[in-house]
Amino acid sequence: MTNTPSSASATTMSNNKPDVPVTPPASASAAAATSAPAPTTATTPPTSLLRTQHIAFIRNLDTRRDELEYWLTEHLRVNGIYWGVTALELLGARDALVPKDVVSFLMSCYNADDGGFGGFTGHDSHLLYTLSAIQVLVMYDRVDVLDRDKVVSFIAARQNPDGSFTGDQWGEVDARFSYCAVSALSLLGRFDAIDTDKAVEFVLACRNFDGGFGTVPGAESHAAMVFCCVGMLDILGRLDAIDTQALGWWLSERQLPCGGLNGRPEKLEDVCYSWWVLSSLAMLGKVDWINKTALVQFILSAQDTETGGIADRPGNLPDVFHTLFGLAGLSLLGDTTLGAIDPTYCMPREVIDRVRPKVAPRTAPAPPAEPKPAQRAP
Ligand code: GRG
Repeated sequence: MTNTPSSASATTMSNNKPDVPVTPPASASAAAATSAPAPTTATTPPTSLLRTQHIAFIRNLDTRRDELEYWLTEHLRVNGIYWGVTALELLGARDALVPKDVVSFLMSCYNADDGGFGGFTGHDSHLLYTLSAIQVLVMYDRVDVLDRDKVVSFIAARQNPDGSFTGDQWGEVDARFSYCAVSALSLLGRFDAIDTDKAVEFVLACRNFDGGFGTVPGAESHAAMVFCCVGMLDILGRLDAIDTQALGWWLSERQLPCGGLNGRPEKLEDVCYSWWVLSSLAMLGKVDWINKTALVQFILSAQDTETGGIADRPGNLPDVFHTLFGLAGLSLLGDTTLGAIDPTYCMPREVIDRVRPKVAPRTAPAPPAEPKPAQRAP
């Protein structure tokens, strides 16, 4: 189940389907032979959730070892497991995989020398994979397999004096890594291992005049970074530090006429922003600030009726990354046939409810929902 998009590490995902000739029905062929107008080949986009197909799509991912993409995405395998396992939890289909085997593979990616997880067996440790591994172990209630102190020491060692985090020993700083560290420590109940005030200080330095957040101070606002920064502040009970009006506006302006959301101005819609934007709005109590019906239709139309799975946009090839974030978006939009998702942790709400009493609670409750003002702020 571990096939992943090669570009999910934050690069543009170009996965257009090749132009496959569509065989017209016999009657249409006959018509063409007599120089009649060409038959219409457009297919009707799906308008309901293809639950069974999505379960099969995720279950089959690990059987695609003869495909180049399977091996090109090897370095993201642990992330892929998190995306697939979480999607299956939302679909109520945990049994589609064998948890014992998943845990065994995850532990083969654990590096006992430093306490972190790599993206695949034998790969260097990184916060991105360490968080994903912890998330899956928490979902399966198997944190007992961890040497907690060792894992915590790997995460804590990533913090810099300015409060930022490096993903690994090589030093790249990114607000994503602040989220990974804080979320992971929250799930392990070990905030004491880092300087949380400095961590907040760094993330707030990534905030821009438009209310959004970038990867580092001065970087352009991007919806995925907004999720990371708002999520991290939410976990640490510091949502009060956010200008919720400005950020709410910036987030709601991500919706395009097609109903889908983009990640920043002048960019294309992408199903994954149904998560990065919507979860941020949910944490701010402003999900009503977008057109929910239009977004539901957009996500549903990006489902693949042949293979199952969800693509970045209608007509493109599906992958497990967009499948999770499409399903998670639908869950936030109120699809009660899916499990409820926690917008801060991107894990099933019942799991967070189970573990949160054991971790430092979020001190600031999410602000109450408020209607979007009728007029654009000056
Ligand atoms: C627990 C859900 C969860 C996440 C952990 C790793 C992480 C924290 C967040 C990753 C956020 C991220 C960088 C997502 C990638 C989003 C994406 C598709 C970016 C593509 O950016 P561009 O600039 O494409 O290539 P645009 O859409 O701007 O054209």
